[in-house]
Amino acid sequence: MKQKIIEAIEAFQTIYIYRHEKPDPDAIGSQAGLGALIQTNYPNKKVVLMGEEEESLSFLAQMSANVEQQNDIESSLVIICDTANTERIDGEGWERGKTTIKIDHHPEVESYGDLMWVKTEASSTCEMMIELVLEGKKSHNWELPKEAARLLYAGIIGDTGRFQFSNTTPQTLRLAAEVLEYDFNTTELFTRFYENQEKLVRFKGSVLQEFEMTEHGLGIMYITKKMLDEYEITVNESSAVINSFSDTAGLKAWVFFVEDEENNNYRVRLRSKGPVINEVAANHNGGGHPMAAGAKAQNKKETEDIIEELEALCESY
Ligand SMILES: [Mn+2]
Repeated sequence: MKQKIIEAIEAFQTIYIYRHEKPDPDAIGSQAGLGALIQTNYPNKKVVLMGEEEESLSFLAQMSANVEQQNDIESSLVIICDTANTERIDGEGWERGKTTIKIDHHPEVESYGDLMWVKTEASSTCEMMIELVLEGKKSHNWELPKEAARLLYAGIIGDTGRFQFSNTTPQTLRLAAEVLEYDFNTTELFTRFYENQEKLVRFKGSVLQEFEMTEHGLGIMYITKKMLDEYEITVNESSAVINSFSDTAGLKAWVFFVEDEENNNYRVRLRSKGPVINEVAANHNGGGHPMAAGAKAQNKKETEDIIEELEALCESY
């Protein structure tokens, strides 16, 4: 599969790279890392990074500007990174590409693309990209630019929580070591990664005060529109506090309901230390990993249903 992907990259003059909406470091890192890799090894190719700019991750990479004109996409290669289902692809036009490739590590919820490389045992899409880099080095003398090394490392850091989550395998560390050979500033990267705006630090304080914990170890936090306004925080930004009380003794799983006024529903963020929670997410317009998932609730009643399902899981765990 890696060879097929490399052949496709070689064959096309223009390559559009997409990733999922509301991007995390792995999404941006794999997208922009692949982009930098291609641009370095094929300077005459046109590489376009698709999707909305994510302000909080602009220290990692920025998207291509002026992409309204996609006259050439019909004759282009489209690569979609870190995105389990087509609904989550950020940006228009991907389905018009001549050849489409999916590269992802999420549990397969939707098959799409002419070529699919899905590896659920990989910690991150960036980890997979490093495998691709090694393959390209061997077969096509690819060089890895320092900037791509930084981006791919950042994605692994993001998805493994600095190598502490259970998705960190010996292979994760081996592949991370490959990019760490390059001379980029990890201290600066970590500082940017884990620094928070003052308003977020204070917001976290209120979450720590207000979250509830049930008898069976389910943590529950409602973030109301009022709270978001008070701290001047967007729905997206509120994800920064998802792990704020994860170190509470006895906590098995936790859920955040974020009131999303714009869409008139609740954004649901689920995390776990044991009970498998992505099936609950799937029951409520979402999905994700066994220990980290997301969903949507149409109203307060549906948030209560989700709590009930989670509480049952925690009880039987
Ligand atoms: Mn990922």
